[in-house]
Amino acid sequence: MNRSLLTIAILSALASAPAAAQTVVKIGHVAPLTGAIAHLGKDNENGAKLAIEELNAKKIKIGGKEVSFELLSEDDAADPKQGTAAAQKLVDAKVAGVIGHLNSGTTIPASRLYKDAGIPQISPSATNPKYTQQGFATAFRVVAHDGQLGGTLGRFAVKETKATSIAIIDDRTAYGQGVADEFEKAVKAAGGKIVGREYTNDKATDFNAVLTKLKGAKPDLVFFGGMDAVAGPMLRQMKQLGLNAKFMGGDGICTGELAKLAGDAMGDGQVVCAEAGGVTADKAKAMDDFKAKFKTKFNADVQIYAPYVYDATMVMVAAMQKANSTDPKKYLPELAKISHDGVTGKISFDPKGDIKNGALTLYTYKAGKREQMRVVQ
Ligand code: ABU
Repeated sequence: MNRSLLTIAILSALASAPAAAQTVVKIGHVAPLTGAIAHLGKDNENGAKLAIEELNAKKIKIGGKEVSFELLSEDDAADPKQGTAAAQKLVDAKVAGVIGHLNSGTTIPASRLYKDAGIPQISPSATNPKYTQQGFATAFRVVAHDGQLGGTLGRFAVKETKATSIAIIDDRTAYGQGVADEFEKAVKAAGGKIVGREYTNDKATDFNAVLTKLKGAKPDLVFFGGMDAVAGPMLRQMKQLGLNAKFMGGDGICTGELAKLAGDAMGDGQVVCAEAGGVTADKAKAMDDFKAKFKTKFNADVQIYAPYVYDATMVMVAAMQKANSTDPKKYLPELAKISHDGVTGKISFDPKGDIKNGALTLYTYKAGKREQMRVVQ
């Protein structure tokens, strides 16, 4: 090869060098992308995709090198066993961090695998308190927990809805049973009366036996601990049975999809639910802008937790930037002491990994649309 050909060869090799110099950082995401609540899993996944796309557009440098983030998205089908299998897959792929899982029932068992591997995990939606009570330094969440959700809803049922006979149903998942237990405690503490407690499961479609039993106790309010895919058909069957009661639930039912799932069985103002987060008036524009951007990109409305997933991803990367490292061992201490202004509000964590000053938003539904009642701090 003569000298000029050699020069050309070297120059063209150098031209392709930037790609090799870029560090690829894998971030895992886990949610149910199949099954009855796949619409919520997709909502979460899209929140992560949006964050990763925006981060990559910024061409962030960490440790002196441009970083490209790659999202490894796994489906756990809301099943605890599939949840740990998905977690093991991400551990084996050496992800730098995990956003997820969506459900408490998958997040809690998976969190031990991430802890053992030293991989930071931020759940954007799992609300069972046990997740952050295990003493795992790697476990964080950016939403309020079931103690806050069930407690607020229980007090609201007694003091504001003025319900005098309250029935409870839960789906026996870590989330559904947990939030229903907290609701029951709060109702009793507020002087309310529980007239029945029944259970179903997260795949059930027929609630006739349970509802018929509860109807005999004449409840004026039914609380359901579970997800929207079960709550919708339950509302339909309540109407068919003539069980005319207010209906309450936690964040699992508090989605845009609930109105469609319940069809014409949902009366205006009949349902009250709480999202495990919320923005004050000064942050409302940032949230509205996020929702508009999300709609343009995915041609879908935010169901519930996409903005929290987006913020969780941003928080994780902000910690990497502060540590100037994507090594979990190095950025984990920065994550623990982060203070980040997100679209869902200020995010910083208490010593357990729970969000500090977590807010809740109470919603009802009118004319098939979710309508905000108020933010509770
Ligand atoms: N927080 C409601 C949905 C997720 C869960 O905690 O199971």
